[in-house]
Amino acid sequence: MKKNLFLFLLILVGRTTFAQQADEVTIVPKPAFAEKGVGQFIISQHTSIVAKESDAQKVAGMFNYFFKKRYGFTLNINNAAIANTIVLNTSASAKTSNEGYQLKVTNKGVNIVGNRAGVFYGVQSLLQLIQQKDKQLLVPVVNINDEPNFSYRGLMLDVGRHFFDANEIKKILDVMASLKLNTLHWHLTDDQGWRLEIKKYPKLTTISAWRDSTIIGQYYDFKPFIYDGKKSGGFYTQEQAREIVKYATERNIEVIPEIEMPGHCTAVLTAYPELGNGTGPYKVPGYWGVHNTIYNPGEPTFQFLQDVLTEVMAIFPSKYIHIGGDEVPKDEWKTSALAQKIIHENKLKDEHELQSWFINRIEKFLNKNGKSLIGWDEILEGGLTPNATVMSWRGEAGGIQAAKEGHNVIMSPNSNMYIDHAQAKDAKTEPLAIGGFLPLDVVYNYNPRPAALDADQQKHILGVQANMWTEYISTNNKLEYMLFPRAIALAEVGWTKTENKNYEDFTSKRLPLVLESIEKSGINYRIPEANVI
Ligand code: TNX
Repeated sequence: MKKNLFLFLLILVGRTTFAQQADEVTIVPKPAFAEKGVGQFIISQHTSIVAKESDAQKVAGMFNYFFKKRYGFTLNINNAAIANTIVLNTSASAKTSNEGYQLKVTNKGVNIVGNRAGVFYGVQSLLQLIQQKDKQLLVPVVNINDEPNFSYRGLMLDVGRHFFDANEIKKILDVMASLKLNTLHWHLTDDQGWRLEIKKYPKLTTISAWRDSTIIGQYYDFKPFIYDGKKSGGFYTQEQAREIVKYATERNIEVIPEIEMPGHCTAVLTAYPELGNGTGPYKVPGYWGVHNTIYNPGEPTFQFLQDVLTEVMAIFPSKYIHIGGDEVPKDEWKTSALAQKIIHENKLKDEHELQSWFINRIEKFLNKNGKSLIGWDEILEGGLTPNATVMSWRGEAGGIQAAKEGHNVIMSPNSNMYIDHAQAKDAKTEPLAIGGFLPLDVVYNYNPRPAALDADQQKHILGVQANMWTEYISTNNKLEYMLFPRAIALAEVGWTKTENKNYEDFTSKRLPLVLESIEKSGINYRIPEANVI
């Protein structure tokens, strides 16, 4: 009873103090609840981190990683409370949702409570609050109670069209973590390149990972088989991929690998033409667009894909495996005796149903191994497999249909989430992009819960993802230019409650701080137009 009264008084005192300050808390993505108080906490070399549980200690290590990058020194980690401390507490996690956290800063110290993921995000908020004044590091007195709007907050990176090395991936993972994005969808295979070492099929990395061209042309400007002889490509060894997964996991980021099928496989067929429909010889193409090559639906193809997926599953602990499924022209199956025989034997109606049959077999294999299948929305055609999660990219229609059928959905419509599109209306004023115009406000104002769904159906919307296709992105500098600031807007689309989102507020009060911070980390970005900031 006494304790309750004490708590009540404490809250009352807290409220009056906090209410005095109109000043806003500037954290991106904007927290669910945040209020600023009076005064500040000073971080110095004498400040230490208190972390008792092993989870808390791991997060403390991450605090030091990010803190050192910025300020050049680390704080001691203790397990006993003394004065002048930052307390990370993962023991009272029942109080918060999985990724939620409470962050309290007084002039005596900092206290962050939550699960491991939540405390990690509390730490990210704390890092954003630090202001350097003269030689002092100041944290304003605040009271924050935060949690995400969506559990899936993703970024897709296409390393098939152009290869980006492990260091660049890590650099992006650091920024993603600071923005509370929690999923990297790693598009590892495409017509123009295979990027993951598979021990059983060495030609995937000796042949499929390379093309004899560095062609950069206009979109759908098919200049077939113009090769300039310059080798371009690359791949990740399994060891490097594991290292990326570990790095991401420490930052609360799940890595979902994508292995494309039954289309987007020309690079594979170049090395293993027997998996095609007899339309070879193939060459790893140096031009873009939808290619006609698809896998044949025979047993050796399934053996190959299952062998590949077995190695993939051993590297990636994610419960999801993305199998692509997009843009599968059916021409080759129409004229293939094998495909027609399978259609006939299985009483399938057409090639669309054959695709569904194909994906169904893969889904069964994945499910048997404890994994769930994600596919692009084309996997709806010919009938969705029972447990699939749909990634809706051709607008929202596929996602809406899938949610109505009771499937989980990730919203990634090209109307709002294709950050490979140009950032200015006059594309000529921008570096070459794939076509389309996607300004910052269109990303920011996206609401992943379509009004066409009722409340129950909306529960199937796991979240949102922006896609970075890299046909026209061949350097780290350009990749970062295309990513930022739009990936910063994505962070608020995924995390911030819809009623708390406000574009004008975002661009004027919060965005400049993030841009300043990524600039300090040596990351490129597009400077928003003057009327935006
Ligand atoms: C469509 S989106 C594709 C990609 C291209 C992209 C270019 C999707 C599932 N497939 O293969 O890179 O358009 O914006």
